[in-house]
Amino acid sequence: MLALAAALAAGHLVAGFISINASPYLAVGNGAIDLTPVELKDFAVRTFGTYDKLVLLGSMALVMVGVAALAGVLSRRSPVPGAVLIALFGLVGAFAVFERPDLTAVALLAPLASLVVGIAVFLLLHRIAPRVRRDADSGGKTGTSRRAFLLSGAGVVAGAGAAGLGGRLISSSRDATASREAVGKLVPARTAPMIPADADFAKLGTPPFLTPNGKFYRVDTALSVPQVRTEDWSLRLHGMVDREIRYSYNDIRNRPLVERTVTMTCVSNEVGGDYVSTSNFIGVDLADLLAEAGVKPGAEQLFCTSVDGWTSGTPVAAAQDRGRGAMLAIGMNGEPLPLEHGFPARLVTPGLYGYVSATKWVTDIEVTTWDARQAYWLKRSWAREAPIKTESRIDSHRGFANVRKGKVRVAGVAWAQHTGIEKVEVRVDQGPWQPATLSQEVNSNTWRMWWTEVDLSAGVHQVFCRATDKSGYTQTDMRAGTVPDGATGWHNVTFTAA
Ligand SMILES: Nc1nc2c(c(=O)[nH]1)N[C@H]1C(S)=C(S)[C@@H](COP(=O)(O)O)O[C@H]1N2
Ligand SMILES: [Mo]
Repeated sequence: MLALAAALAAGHLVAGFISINASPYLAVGNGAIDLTPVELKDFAVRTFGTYDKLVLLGSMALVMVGVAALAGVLSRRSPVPGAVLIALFGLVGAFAVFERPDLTAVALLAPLASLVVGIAVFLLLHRIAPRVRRDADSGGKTGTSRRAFLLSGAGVVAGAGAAGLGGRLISSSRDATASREAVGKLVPARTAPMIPADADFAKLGTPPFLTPNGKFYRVDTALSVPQVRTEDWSLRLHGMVDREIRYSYNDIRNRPLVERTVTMTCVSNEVGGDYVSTSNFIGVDLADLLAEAGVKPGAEQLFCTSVDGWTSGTPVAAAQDRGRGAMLAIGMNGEPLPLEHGFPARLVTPGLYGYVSATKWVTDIEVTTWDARQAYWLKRSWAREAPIKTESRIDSHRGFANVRKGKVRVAGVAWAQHTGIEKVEVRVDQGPWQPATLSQEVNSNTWRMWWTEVDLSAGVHQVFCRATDKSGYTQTDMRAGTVPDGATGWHNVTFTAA
């Protein structure tokens, strides 16, 4: 176990100089994410939320400690089983690093360091350890040999700790925080209309209309947040176009920027879930960039690639539709994008779930056909076309609240991006649907808040909500899971009135 710790730490340290994703531990974790079956991944996102990655790294550590302990026991006589195990771990790490699209061959130095250090430390400890037993068996003094073993063990722990920490420090000294700070405030040439004061019912328990950047939901497959400095970033627009274009960060930043208020939603959002947030996105019109490149007839999708290799496929028609307002965004709420939301640049396409429309850390857009390319989640059984489904949610009270019987206030949100919310209704148990009061609409691409009062007799009640959008569609009560194109069903919460 000590040798394994030393191996991982050595890999982490070397990765600090190259890219933290070269760390064998993280590379294996990232590989595991890519290989995990959808059902399990969806379960993890739903169950552990933002902690899904911690749970993954923790489980990996547990498995490795278990296997290492077993190998240690098997190595009582000969060092071969332990050495073979470390070599195997090293090879798995090297393979995981090799498979990563965002790393070059230099990155293999990190798993190589793990392999060499792991085997060397193991052989060293293995050489010292049996002396403790031999001395004990021969009835001799065990003091010195035991002390030697404990001392080298402690040395390994300290060295591993220092190396692991060193890797972290070195990699974080190379992160993109300073680059982001250097960008400064983003002032759009065309600002979004002011959000009216009555756009939310935050006082009644709904979320605030604009989600603060630090509270904006986050979903991605990146174990460590990609660190891209503006000077290293560029966007290549190519494929079925008349002329290929490469934009630098300043090319984008120096254009007249537009600001749009958009509510984003994740396809993994369950009925009642909170993978939905709203921001004032600042950037440029994707339709403008596409027009400059000249999209050729027959093009169907924008195959968009992130620096970490993740991909999405957006329908060309949606990206070119000026009424929809798809953007290459560089800012949120006046600031440059936070690192975890895609700094320096990402896509935002109102009305489509994030996995088909919102590549963060985007560096490449290939205009192509559906047949030519398959995006990350499309290969993993999610749908090709994924418009956001009309949904509504009860925020106040949250589930299992105890309330005073009589009139009880209920409040929440509803969204039907690109269509707009027409009406929200609330029902108690099997009673009649009653209309709720809607907040002022900001635009059809944003959520809308609602509130109403229901009359509750003493006892346990189910309160339901459902939305109708401007196309006339009313949410179905048919419960569907998130795979393959988004959950359906009415959200309901249990109230106990007394
Ligand atoms: N590079 C990259 N971009 C990505 C993803 C990802 O895993 N990697 N996830 C997508 C998904 S599933 C969603 S819902 C949105 C979420 O964006 P947010 O984390 O800024 O809320 O980003 C999209 N962009
Ligand atoms: Mo998502």
